[in-house]
Amino acid sequence: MRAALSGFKRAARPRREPRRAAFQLILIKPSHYDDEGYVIQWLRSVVPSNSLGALYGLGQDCARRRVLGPDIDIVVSAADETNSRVRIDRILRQIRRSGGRGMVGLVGVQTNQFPRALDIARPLRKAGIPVCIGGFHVSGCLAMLPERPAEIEEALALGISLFAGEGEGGRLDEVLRDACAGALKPIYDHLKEMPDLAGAVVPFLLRHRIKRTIGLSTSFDAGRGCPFECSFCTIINVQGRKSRHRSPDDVADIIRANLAQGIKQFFITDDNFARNRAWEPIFDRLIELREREGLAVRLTIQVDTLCHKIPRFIEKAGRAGIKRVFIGLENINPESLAGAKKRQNRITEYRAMLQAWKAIGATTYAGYIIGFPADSVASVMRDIAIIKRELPVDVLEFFYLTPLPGSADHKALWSAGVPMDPDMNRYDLNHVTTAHPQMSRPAWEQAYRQAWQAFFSPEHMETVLRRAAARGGNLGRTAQMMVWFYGSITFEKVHPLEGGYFRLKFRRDRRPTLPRESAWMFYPRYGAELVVKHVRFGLLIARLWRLRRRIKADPTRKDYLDQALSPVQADDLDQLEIFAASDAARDAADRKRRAVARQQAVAGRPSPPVRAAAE
Ligand code: B12
Ligand code: SF4
Repeated sequence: MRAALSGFKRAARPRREPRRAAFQLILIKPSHYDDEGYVIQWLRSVVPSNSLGALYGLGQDCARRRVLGPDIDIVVSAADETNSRVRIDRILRQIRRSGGRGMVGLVGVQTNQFPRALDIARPLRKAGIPVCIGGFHVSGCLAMLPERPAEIEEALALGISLFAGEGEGGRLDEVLRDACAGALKPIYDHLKEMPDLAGAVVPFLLRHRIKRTIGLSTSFDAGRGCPFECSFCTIINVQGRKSRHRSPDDVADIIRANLAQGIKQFFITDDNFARNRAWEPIFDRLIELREREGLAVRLTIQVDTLCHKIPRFIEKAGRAGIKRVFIGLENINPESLAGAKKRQNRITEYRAMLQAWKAIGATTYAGYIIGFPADSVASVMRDIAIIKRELPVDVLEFFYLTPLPGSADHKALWSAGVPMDPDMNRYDLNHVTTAHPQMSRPAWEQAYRQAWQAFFSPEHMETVLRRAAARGGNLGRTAQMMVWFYGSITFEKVHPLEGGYFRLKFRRDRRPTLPRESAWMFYPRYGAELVVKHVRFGLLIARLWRLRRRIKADPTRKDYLDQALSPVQADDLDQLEIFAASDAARDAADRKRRAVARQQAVAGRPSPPVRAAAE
């Protein structure tokens, strides 16, 4: 089996007699272009792709079930372009060696990756190879827009087949049969029915693929769908608002299969694991694996800001091995949150939630969106200062508010004819793509850049490490996170979620709309960039490691206390700036006071005075 999965370099053909025909299913997760037009690619990327794992698992399942008949072997290979160069010549040779039987599946293609996906597909289509693109751009556009956008029409005109919806439930069978018969349909639309995930084929990648990511970790989705309705979100319009989940047995199987190949770290990609209806049985199974069987697995999850209100959730997360938590904080202005229909984010709960994660020693990352209508450069800088002082979050990562195709925001702008950037490559949440009501484009970009620099100032990095030391967190892990996030955005000029180690750039892989640079221009500059980046990373790592040693050696490190770590108290509502930064924040604080008063009245205790909203 391994030979069949070796990727592009060694085209694989099962060595059996008599030889059967082979159909090459070549799965590629495309990357996208940086501002200079080079593919964002690394020797080691950071986060493994679950979309690729999902399709690889499905492809293997089709191979096992011999969906192309008893005489045709399906040979599946998978590559993530963020850590592997796509060589069209090799793909063509691989398929030709199989007598021309094969298909290229461009997997999990997001909006920002769509132009790159088309550039990969063009020469393949020219050579007559069937190509099918799936992922959030196709699904989001088809789910939300009344008509097909230009780039989707362009794909269809190139003879590329588009797959909308999810691949589980035997849907890949039809695609492979059609491809093998040379009769791929232009569109496979499965958006109306969401497959049940219980017992569905699980995502899986082989170790030699996972080895190309830093830290040897893999990812899987334990569930899909989220009950909330944030207007900037695409997920609910593609995967629905109902929680569909894998069974605890399937999750345990995924973990065991990976442990068997030496992989112990996992990223559970559910957008909101706290709303996965099976979170508790899944945590219980993980606890069993860790506590009874002694399997040392470590996991990362994504949750919402009310997860600490779910009884036992954080306590069980700790026992289940959750070490890192992504939280969609998004903003500290309730007016912005309400405008984005993210009412479930209550700023009055942020401190309690973050402290609860600190108490189990987890490292927290929070996403923060810049560009809500009420934002200005000054208000963003004020809000970041408040967060640094009052919220014990380890890493804050920033995003531009972006009308992602598939979101209600995008649909509203599209319907109103509001101009949006026509270059899909820029929809990576790291670029401005539409106008802001208050800020000019340069002002918005300034707010974004300054937010990163303000949060990751040397003083604040020290504070974050001191907080981690005081609460028994892992200093090494926290420092690594800061190197990754700050280094990616500042030295590599890419968003950390697209980051990696040792940037690869290939002169010939430049975006076709830009000229190919001459070798004497390209190589010296690329070499110099690598040297400068390594020096800058080296200095940052050395600084943080010295700091870490100093803090670890400090006998008083456990006594460190600041406003963010101070226990949550009723008078926080009067004392903390987060509750006074805007009218909406003051209103939120007042609502909380009233709620506390009601609870205390029920419990027969005196209630705190309620401050007037206009105060
Ligand atoms: C995990 C994750 C990541 C991970 C890993 C990427 C990955 N795709 O695995 C990381 C952290 C790297 C990441 C980064 C980013 N992400 Co992301 N990510 C996700 C998340 C939470 C889960 C992805 C996943 O595993 N989904 C489950 C899989 C199985 O679903 P799927 O990809 O749609 O694939 C299914 C179908 O589409 C279909 N299918 C897909 N491909 C194909 C191909 C063929 C041939 C066929 C037949 C079928 C088929 O079958 C699959 C199985 O059912 C999604 C949200 C979500 N719920 O999906 C966001 C999401 C995909 N990410 C998003 C974004 C914007 C980004 C970033 C640009 C953000 C940033 N600034 O960093 C970067 C891009 C960098 C990159 N290189 O990917 C957006 C994309 C929206 C859009 N319109 O493009 C999403 C939807 C979240 C959102 N904010 O709305 N992401
Ligand atoms: S909580 Fe997250 S996944 Fe759920 S709707 Fe909002 S942005 Fe989407």
